[in-house]
Amino acid sequence: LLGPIAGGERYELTSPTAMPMAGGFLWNRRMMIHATCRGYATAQFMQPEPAKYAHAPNLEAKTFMQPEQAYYAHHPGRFVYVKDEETGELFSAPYEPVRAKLDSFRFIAGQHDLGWTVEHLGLRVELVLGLPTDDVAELWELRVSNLSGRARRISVVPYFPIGNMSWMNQSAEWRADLGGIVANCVTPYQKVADYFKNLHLKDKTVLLCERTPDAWEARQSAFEGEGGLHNPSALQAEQLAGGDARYETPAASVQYRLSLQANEGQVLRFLFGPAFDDAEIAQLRTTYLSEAGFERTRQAYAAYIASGSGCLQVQTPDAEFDNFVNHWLPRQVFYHGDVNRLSTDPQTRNYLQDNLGMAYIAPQVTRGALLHALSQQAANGAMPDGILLIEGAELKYINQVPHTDHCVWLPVCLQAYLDETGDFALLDEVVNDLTVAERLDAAMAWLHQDRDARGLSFIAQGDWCDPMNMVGYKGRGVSGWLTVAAAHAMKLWAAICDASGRSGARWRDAAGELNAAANRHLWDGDWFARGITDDDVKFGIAADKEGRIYLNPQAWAMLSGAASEAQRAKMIAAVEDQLETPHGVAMFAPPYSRMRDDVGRVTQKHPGSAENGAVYNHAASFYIHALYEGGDGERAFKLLRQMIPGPDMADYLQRGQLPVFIPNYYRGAHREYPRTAGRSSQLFNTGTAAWAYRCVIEGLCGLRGDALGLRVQPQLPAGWDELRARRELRGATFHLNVRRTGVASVKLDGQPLPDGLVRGIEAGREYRLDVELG
Ligand code: CEZ
Repeated sequence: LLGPIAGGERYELTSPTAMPMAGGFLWNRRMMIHATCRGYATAQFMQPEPAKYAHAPNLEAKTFMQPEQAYYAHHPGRFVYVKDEETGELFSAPYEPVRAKLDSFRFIAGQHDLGWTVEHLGLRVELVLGLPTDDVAELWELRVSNLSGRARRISVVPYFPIGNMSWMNQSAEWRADLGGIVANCVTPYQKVADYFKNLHLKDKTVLLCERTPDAWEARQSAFEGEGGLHNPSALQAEQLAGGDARYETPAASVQYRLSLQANEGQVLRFLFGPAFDDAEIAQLRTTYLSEAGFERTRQAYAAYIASGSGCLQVQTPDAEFDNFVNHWLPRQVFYHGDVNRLSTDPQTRNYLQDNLGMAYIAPQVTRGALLHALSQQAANGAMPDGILLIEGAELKYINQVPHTDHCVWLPVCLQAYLDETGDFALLDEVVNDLTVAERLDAAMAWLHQDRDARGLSFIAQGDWCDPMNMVGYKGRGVSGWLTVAAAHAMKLWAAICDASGRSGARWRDAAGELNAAANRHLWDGDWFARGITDDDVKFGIAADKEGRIYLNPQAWAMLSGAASEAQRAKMIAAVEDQLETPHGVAMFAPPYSRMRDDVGRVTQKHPGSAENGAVYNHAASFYIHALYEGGDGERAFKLLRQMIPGPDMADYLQRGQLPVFIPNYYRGAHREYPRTAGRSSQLFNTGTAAWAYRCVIEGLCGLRGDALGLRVQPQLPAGWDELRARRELRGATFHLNVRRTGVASVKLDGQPLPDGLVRGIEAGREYRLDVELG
């Protein structure tokens, strides 16, 4: 049904129905496309705000990328109908819209392409989607082969719905001069000022055909007719009617009437995407739409993806884990770091964590991002809710809601960057008249003062948890998580100060104050409370029936040092007992079943979905990081492994996702709603990727940079007797070989290394590390 091919570089799914939501995604700096195994697709491009070129057939709301999107017959997709001209039989590839029972089906998620191979009626249809590195265009290669051993007459009809482009003006027609169907619209607006803003928008959508088709249809309703998408009326005629759309919903369908000899195959190429004008369309055609153009683009795109392949290769007893870590996890980290989730105003915490991940891929990008984020710091040291990436960008959606945690992520990101690079010179860089170090001081001072009389951190309308918007909207509520997270941030900054010849004492003392306040007001006997509301009600405590124990305050109290060894043991036991599920560790439990208007809209989400008690992987990754930091590698690995779907079939089917990314959540509520527990959100935007990668590199493999060099301290799960890894750091390559022998030792190039610290790393050198575990 499902498994790795090409050494795990690709994953193959051989049923269109077993995991109907499963899919893959491709991106470049200007666009992203997410396609399901059945052929539905959601694509966005930046101009510079995210926009679409294939729409739903009705008016669509604009939103950020959402989890668990539903698909339906008229959902945007990329489909190819195949009709046997002798019998009239019909099927479609990949699977939608006809849903014919196919003889065979393969969906192949590759790192730089998505492919489908389906066989039916003695024919094979192969579809491959690739992207350019720097243009908005989908490159589709379609190969049709005759497997039947006799001559065949068939029609091949790509059908790319374009949907409702605009309520003001939309149309489409075949353009012989350009060699494709061109749809036009006017992006709807009402304010005069928007007329001028919209002048540069790409209001055309094109399907360009390398080879001129025999017929076409550009009006969706004429194509579908009374037959419906399962059996479109237009395909009952010998030829598509050559129609156009005049303020009618456009669709791009083109027909090739092919005669195939036995064993003959034919290749057709198409380009689908938005365009500004005819000149650009002609240019796209010349650049891409040929065998050579496709090949050149394929190589360039593969090189682009390879540039994000990260700093680690592992070989462990768990081959599927290796596939994920070696091929897919760095790809997801790179996606986040390279395109910032296709947003012009990423949330500050997302921007900083996505760039934390980039420290392991291309650290100079992290450096630039830290400087850029700091350039938007307020005079009082606070960080804005979102970081504007381009001139004219605006804070939108959630970034108009005041959150209080953004300063926390500065030292968190900075530390990972410094560990990776040792580039302490960054601290002396000047950003708008202040050095980076002075700006970090200011950010910590802001966190230090934004507290109530008890010494707890205000939450305003949210902290890390976006929808926790009503704990503190009256101005008094506090966040237990943020209190210990701020303490952790201050401790990280203190350590950086110490390592760079500044004194961190002030921030260690401040962190101590916050930790003490958390202990005084939030320790609930076996774990830390999540916070205290505007009306002075403590929540996330044993007395709560719902939302009784939250993961984040425990994870960060472990990191900040608020938790003693005894407390830590109690918290871990409580988490194991109440939050661990077969699909990972839940963000809190039990989920809320009704609105708590002193907590906020998180309680209104469906129980077990998203922040309402899902296995929210971002929160889980903090906990795993804290476990590794505390030396609990056994538990950490168990939870880390649970973030990746599989490898057993029942688990794949329950999650419904290929192991090619970590989703932002798996459904929780496994006690309340076991049927849906574990189901993937399918949303690949998540800060989890960076943390999971970090946990593998620094925790599991124990290969962590620091001011002096590389610290070596692998933490293998008990079931493993060995691990091999290849790690790049500061231009050097480390070959790690870990074996469980019973006697602990670390050797560097054969020589004992008693403190496990490789000093003075030389760029260009290869090092051998032999670690034996006790
Ligand atoms: O967004 C994420 C944020 O991008 O939710 C995390 C938060 O830490 C990240 O910065 C936890 O709240 O507003 C909502 O209700 C959404 O659920 C968002 O919170 C969520 C989206 O799933 C991301 O696309």
